[in-house]
Amino acid sequence: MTASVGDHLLERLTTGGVRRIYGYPGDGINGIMGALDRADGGIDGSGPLEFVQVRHEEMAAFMACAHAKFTGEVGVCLATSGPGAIHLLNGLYDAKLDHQPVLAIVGQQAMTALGGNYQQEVDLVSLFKDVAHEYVHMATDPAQIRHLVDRALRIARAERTVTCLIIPNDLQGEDAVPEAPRAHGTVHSGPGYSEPARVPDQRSLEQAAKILNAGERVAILVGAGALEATDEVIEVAELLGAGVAKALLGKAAVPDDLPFVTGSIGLLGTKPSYDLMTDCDTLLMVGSSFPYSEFLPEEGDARGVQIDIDARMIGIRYPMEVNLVGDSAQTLRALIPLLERKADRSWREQIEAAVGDWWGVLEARAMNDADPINPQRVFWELSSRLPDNCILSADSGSSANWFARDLKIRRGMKASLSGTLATMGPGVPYAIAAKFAFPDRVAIALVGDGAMQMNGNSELVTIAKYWQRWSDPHLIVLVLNNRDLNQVTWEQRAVEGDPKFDAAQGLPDFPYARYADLIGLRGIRVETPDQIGGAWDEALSADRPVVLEAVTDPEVPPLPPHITFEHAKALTSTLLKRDPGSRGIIRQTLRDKVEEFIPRR
Ligand SMILES: Cc1ncc(C[n+]2csc(CCOP(=O)(O)OP(=O)(O)O)c2C)c(N)n1
Ligand SMILES: [Mg+2]
Repeated sequence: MTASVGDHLLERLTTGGVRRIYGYPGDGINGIMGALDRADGGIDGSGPLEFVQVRHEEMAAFMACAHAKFTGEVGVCLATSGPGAIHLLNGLYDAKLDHQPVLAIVGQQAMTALGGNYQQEVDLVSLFKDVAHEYVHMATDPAQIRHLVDRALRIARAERTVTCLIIPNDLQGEDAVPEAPRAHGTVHSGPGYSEPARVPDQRSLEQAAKILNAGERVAILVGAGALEATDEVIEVAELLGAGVAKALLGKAAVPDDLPFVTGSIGLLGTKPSYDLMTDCDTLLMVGSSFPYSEFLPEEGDARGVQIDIDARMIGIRYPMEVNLVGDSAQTLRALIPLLERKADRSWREQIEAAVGDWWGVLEARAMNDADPINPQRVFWELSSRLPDNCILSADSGSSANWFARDLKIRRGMKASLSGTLATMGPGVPYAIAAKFAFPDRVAIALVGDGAMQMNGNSELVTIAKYWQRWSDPHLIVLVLNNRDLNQVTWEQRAVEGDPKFDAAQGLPDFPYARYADLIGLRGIRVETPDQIGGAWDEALSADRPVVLEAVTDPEVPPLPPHITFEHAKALTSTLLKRDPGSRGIIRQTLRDKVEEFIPRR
């Protein structure tokens, strides 16, 4: 049988290094699905490609994004024309905003029908023009497939972005043209991509070193761009006697068990990170576009050096004196010989003392009583039990606070969430993609009940379908059952001064653990604080994936590291407006705040 365009598309993807496609079928891609079957694209690992069936196309895009985040390879998702393509969008924006290489392949109505107001006919080139603006093309001739695939994969990698190919369904069944005749108007592309070396010029490095050597109180802020530069960041911090704060996506860039790592920064961050930025005289920013200026030094207070691989991301958050465009690890390696070890270690000692105290504050906060369970305690108990090399994902919600603050991440672990889009929903699909990419590692998703009801519960079905294929069965979904869209409830209280609007914020209860049991997973529900440690132990040694449902108190405030006068004023006026949670809020806020003032050493 002659190979079809669908067959050729898959063959070219395989040549480009793709091994897995997340997706959902439909008649817009039947020609590709048939080809997948012929290519033995089942999930038993015997074929060159495996197709993973999700519950919703948005989840396929989240999984492709997570694949890229956890492996560095291009993540690929596949959806049908019209509705399937539209469903992909939010997950693709998650990838685009966090600079991840993802290729979306979507079907389209037959070329013979386009322009005919045909069923499911959507102008897909326009639809994807923003999210995949670096490269979105619709194929109309079999000879295009080769260069479209080669370029879509290469541009996704090189630009660290989303690309999109639209393949009309009648084209998919046509005969493949893997090699067009050499003629005017034909393109003869090749596959493959290798990262170039990216190191700034020596003069810029020397200027940067001069500033860093002159500083007496150096702060380092790292983001996702520093994930592959752990040794280099640590060495620079040692030389400069600096503290290291982390943006959310850089959580795994440096381990939390180092005494000069101040942890997360920002609204979800720590007080030592806040103080580090406020008191420093020099800021070195590595691979981060952390957005909130109120958590960075005040303009003029600190001299700045930034390293980023993308010139578009340079100098956009703080006016830097030296901007180094380059790979983080390579640039830091080139910088290290130019740095002088700071003899005066008093700034470093101050940071280490603050970090030591802060872990004590977090532990005390976690141990405070709540009604019935303090969510901080759930994360605190997990922290010391995190298995080596585990892969963590967090959803957007209060869990992101506790993920950011309470988990002491160690070397070798991976951790991610929707950093820039901050969308609800990625927690469970990210963990699924982690298990497909690294079946021998433990994956743990930290998710709110709102996100579970939005999509996580459905995606548990995907876990139930596939988990027996993973060499290690451990995938744990922690659900914070607080019957509330808690993060937003708190934002409304603390930022707007509005009380909880129950009609919008309250969530119906749902038996998450029982549901897990029903579909063949294990469900564990904890209702009292003393059950938490044992529940984690049980989940981490179970013979199958687990949903660990913790009934947590929605009145535990995800306090920012410093309470500003505006926050305090807003919160006070909230309480005066008879918020249904007033009594609990006062109790918990005081408890957590008091912990900061108790001397601990
Ligand atoms: C798709 C989407 N819709 C709405 C929001 C706004 N939002 C951010 S966090 C949040 C609450 C999440 O609630 P839940 O999952 O229950 O977590 P909790 O904060 O209660 O722990 C909402 C509504 C968002 N970020 N993304
Ligand atoms: Mg909730």
